[in-house]
Amino acid sequence: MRSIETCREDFPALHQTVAGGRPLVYLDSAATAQKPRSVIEAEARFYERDNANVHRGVHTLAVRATEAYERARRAVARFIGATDPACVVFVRGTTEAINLVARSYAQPRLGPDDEIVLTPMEHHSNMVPWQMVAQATGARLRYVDLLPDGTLDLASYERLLESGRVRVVAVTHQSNVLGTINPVREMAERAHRVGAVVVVDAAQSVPHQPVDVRQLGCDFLAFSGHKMMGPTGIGVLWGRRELLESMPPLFGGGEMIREVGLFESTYNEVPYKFEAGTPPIAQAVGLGAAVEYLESLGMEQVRAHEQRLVAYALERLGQMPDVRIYGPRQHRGGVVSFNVEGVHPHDVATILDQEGVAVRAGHHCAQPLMRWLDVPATVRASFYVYNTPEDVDALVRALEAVRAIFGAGAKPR
Ligand code: 7TS
Repeated sequence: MRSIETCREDFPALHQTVAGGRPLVYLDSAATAQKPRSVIEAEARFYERDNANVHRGVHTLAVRATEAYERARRAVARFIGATDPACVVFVRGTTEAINLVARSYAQPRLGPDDEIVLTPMEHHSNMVPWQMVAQATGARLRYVDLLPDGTLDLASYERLLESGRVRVVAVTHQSNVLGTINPVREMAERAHRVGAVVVVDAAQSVPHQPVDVRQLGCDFLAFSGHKMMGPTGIGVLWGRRELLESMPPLFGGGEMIREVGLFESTYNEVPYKFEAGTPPIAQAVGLGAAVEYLESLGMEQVRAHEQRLVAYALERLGQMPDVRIYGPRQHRGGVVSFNVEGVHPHDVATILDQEGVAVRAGHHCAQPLMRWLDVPATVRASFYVYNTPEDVDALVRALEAVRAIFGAGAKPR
């Protein structure tokens, strides 16, 4: 077992100074995570030794590349509790995975009498594809209400399901802004009672907590490699086999076919019918290495570490006058969104950067949620295994600098 206490050493990018000699404090892992050496090396090693295209050659390197690609698929399946690796489709990321479900599963099935249930805390990538489906089919979008603390109002969810028209429920497992962890398992159970299919955006959960598709009971699960220490350009759509088999491919081309005629073709089996063209092979290999790295830390430990950090961050930020924190206090993931009263979030982030602290400021691809919060943007600090309580201290010190510059007094609340 690798220890979380010492894992920071494994991430080369964390060991640098920025902003004129300040040690980098990386608090933007919700946007993308840093990579451990084992992931960087796995990808480099693939290019140095095994580089070839997959599924189409008999030569030694082609066989090695194919084996490495399929080994990565099996590693991902194991990581999310999927018994059948064929249900793991490699795509570019969460965005592509959700678009694939929307276009290929939902669009051909839905009509004007149908409803799609979403929540206002979705990332744009779990909202816009459904808007496109609604526009194409006449289906209606319905939204679960939020409670004041930024959790879902499950009573309003129940009421939506009562319409008898809900065919799809698409929900984020963990909000990338509020940190809210949604009760996806219960939501899936209820959705299934009315015959709806459940799509889970797991971009912020698979990297940070144990996720098992059998326990969640969802029908589709989407996530990105780069947020779980893997390379960019690779992500995963897991789906129930019978649903994936019932879906037409989204892209036509090489590898996704069984037999091609001049006028029509038959398609390959899952997952290959969804993986047209040369896939991101080295990236899959890197993702496999990321899975192994996370397994060596233990996902229970990853979650526990982040819970401790977030509790500490909420305590420290909560003591700062003029800092307004968003999202629930309990049962939340490793992101903390906040604003400093009277200071634009972009100014906060710029000053934090000058102190060596990397955070994200903006709408975080969740504009409807910003409207609900009634703010143009927030500052967001997001944590991962390599962060420490000292990083939280550095954030607090840097925020003191913000308040000094903007003259926000140390007035007590
Ligand atoms: N869903 C959620 C919940 C996300 O947080 C993100 C990315 C996506 C989907 C899209 O993932 P992609 O890999 O396809 O781009 N979120 C963020 C973020 O919070 N800051 O930068 C990207």
